[in-house]
Amino acid sequence: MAVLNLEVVARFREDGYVRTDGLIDRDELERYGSAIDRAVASRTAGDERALVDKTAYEQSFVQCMRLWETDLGVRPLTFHPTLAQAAAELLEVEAVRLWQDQALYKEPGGRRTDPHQDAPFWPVGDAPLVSAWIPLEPSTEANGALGYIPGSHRLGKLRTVDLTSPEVAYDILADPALAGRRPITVEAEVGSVVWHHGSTVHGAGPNATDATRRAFTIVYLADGYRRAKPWPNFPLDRAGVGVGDLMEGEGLPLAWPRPDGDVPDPPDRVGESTGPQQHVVPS
Ligand SMILES: O=C(O)CCC(=O)C(=O)O
Repeated sequence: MAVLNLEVVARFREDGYVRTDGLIDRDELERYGSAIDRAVASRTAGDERALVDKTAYEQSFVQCMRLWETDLGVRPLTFHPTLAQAAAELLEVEAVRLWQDQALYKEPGGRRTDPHQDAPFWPVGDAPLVSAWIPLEPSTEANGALGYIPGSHRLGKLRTVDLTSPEVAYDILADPALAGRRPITVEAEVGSVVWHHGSTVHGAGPNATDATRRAFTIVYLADGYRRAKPWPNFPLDRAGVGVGDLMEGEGLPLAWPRPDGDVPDPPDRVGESTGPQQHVVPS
């Protein structure tokens, strides 16, 4: 049985983003939130830098990737069957794989997340991608809720935004293809999920509050697609996926469908994947 109604799927097809309410139980999410907090604290232990001493990229958010590989308490969220099924329904495909999970914590005073598309960062060609952005507390205009440009996913890939040097970066909002359209902010309560397509232009405002904006995201990749480009990419390289090979293997498990209650084991080699990792801008 479907977990989303057809209207939600149609809205996603049209706009390239949609918010779903009530797919995850709030109490369950609170437990996952604590597990994610512990994982982030452990990954960032020893980093005493003030926000001002961090790079522009790090000032947008603390990013801790592939938590499912190291943190047992996070794993059931990453492979939450309702979310993974919803991802498949939104992409209108039979099966989805995990591309990555991550915590994105925007610190008090954290700068905006510069508008960008996700898909151009990764060598996945036209493989459909969808992200579940899961707030661990209400996301608001004030603390850095995400904003999306409706329909921008239908423009395909624009230029890659270099999130590591925003001061010299190409400003995607000025791209003629967007015809001056601005992102629409989508606030979300705990228990809601905001979904965006891999080609949807999106970003987030600064965090003007004195509390960290905590969010967790899961990126799903439609199953059955082949690697398109050779540029270095951790999950594909670790899994030994060459250009032209099907994107599957170590660290890229099927998220949907899976047998009831079954959560995959993490890869043997998690060492290189546990630190914060920036989006690579392909040359
Ligand atoms: O959480 C943020 O500020 C940015 C999120 C984002 O860009 C994404 O999930 O693709």
